[in-house]
Amino acid sequence: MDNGKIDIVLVSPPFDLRENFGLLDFVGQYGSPINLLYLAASLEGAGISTKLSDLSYKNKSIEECAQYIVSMESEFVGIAVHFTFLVPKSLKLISIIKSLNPKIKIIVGGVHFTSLPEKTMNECREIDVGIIGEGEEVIVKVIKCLKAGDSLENLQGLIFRRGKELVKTEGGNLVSDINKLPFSLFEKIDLSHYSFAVYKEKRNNTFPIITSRGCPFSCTFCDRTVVGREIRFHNIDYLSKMIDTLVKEFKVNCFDVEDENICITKNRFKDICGLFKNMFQSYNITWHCSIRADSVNRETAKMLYDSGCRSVTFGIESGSQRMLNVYNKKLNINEMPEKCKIIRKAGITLAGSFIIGGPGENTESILETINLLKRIELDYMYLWYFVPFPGSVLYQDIENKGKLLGGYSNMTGQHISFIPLTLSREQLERGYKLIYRTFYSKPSVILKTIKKHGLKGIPKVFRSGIKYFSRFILN
Ligand code: B12
Ligand code: SF4
Repeated sequence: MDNGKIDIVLVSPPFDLRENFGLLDFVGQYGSPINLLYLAASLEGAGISTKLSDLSYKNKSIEECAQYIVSMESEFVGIAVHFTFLVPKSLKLISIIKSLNPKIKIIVGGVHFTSLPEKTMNECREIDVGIIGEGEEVIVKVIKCLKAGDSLENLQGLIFRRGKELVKTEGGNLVSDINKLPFSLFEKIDLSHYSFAVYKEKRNNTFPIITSRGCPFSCTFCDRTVVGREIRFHNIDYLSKMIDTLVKEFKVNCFDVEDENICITKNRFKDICGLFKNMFQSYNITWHCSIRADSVNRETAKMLYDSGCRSVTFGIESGSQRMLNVYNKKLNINEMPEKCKIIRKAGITLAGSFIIGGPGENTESILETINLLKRIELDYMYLWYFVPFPGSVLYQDIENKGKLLGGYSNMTGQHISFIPLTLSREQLERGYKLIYRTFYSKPSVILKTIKKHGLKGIPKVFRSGIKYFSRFILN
């Protein structure tokens, strides 16, 4: 744009760690808006001037945020309708922005929007255009069309208004060659605002990256409506340039590799470890990743360690094989103790992530999780109340599997948003506390915590100290 004005402001909605994660705010985080960074890079690459405004950590009211966005006087505002628990805030922000300046064109997209496009358009009549799927290529086309006064009808995977009517075009959007995407414009955000969950390898400048998109597994609680089941890899050359920029220009010294499945093929895994090994040897860069337990053996564990990987998360989900089958997790619970041992023996910190309260969970399966926790060695344990994300398989006919509670803003995993037919609310809450208590009162875990964080660090892990202990340990 030539008059000095910004064409589009891309926005992440405001978010309050305490409100969303309560006493467990230490497991939550202000996550870097990598979704918007990808979009910004494509827009600027096409000559569309873009500002990125991450309101998540600003601690401002929605009204103040809306005024701030409107004051930038851009023609378009792109708002993430991405994480379900933040949807009410995104939609409220959109309504206020439109009431302050009805001329601004509002474009939305994200994981939640892609799962429920029509519903969201009906819930918020101020949205002008919604993008279904990956937005990098199509958002450029949308803006060019709108600026030229052309119809959006010929573009794929969109939903927009024609008078009072909603028009939805065919298909969705998936970037065919992710290696052709321009690099994220990291200078558009202030990296220092983003914290990392305590159970992950933590250094003073950690940044999340993804090295691939998609996952071929079909866990029934997981939402892959945007990235899909077919896996697309960034090539090593692309990654090496991106990592190099982050290390040299932005002083990143730890990567949180957020791939859905880093160990999907052996050769690819070797390449990734090779890439990180170079960075580890040259700059002492470490990294964290989540990995499926079934892909771990002594060889993979050694490769991880040698390449600087210092913490790993297993999505164990449950100690009950029956519940793992409900989640279609395709893991054998009996292999878990050995897999945990292998990772820890290699010198890597291990966190286990669990879910409680999915359809069919009962007191017996909760006890099986407790028994598993007694049998396996983990450094950290991380427990989520089951959340029926709209794009997941379990969301379909969820009303027949139990009771939904409290709407979207409850869908944080730290609040109860669903109670299965097989449990009462009291049983679910008691089970949640019992699981935490079992794990964090294990003498080995207490000792490890003191060793790692010192006595002063304990309140950091059990963030609210006394309050935390009274809620989970004594209760
Ligand atoms: C990387 C990642 C993160 C990173 C980065 C988050 C981010 N801002 O993107 C971190 C670690 C910070 C993170 C945190 C969380 N995550 Co996360 N994360 C992922 C993961 C594994 C990969 C995402 C990915 O591949 N992105 C690649 C880009 C290309 O895709 P994208 O992010 O979807 O963005 C594209 C489109 O959605 C669209 N788009 C997105 N935003 C916008 C905005 C506009 C205006 C437009 C037009 C388009 C658009 O265009 C983008 C570019 O193509 C996904 C899994 C998945 N299958 O998607 C989960 C996922 C997105 N996360 C999820 C969750 C629940 C969380 C947490 C809430 C977990 C928690 N309780 O702590 C936190 C949220 C904390 C916070 N507020 O930041 C869920 C969301 C489900 C839902 N409906 O809410 C997912 C789907 C995983 C799941 N469980 O199924 N996460
Ligand atoms: S939970 Fe992990 S393995 Fe399962 S479908 Fe989702 S990303 Fe894939």
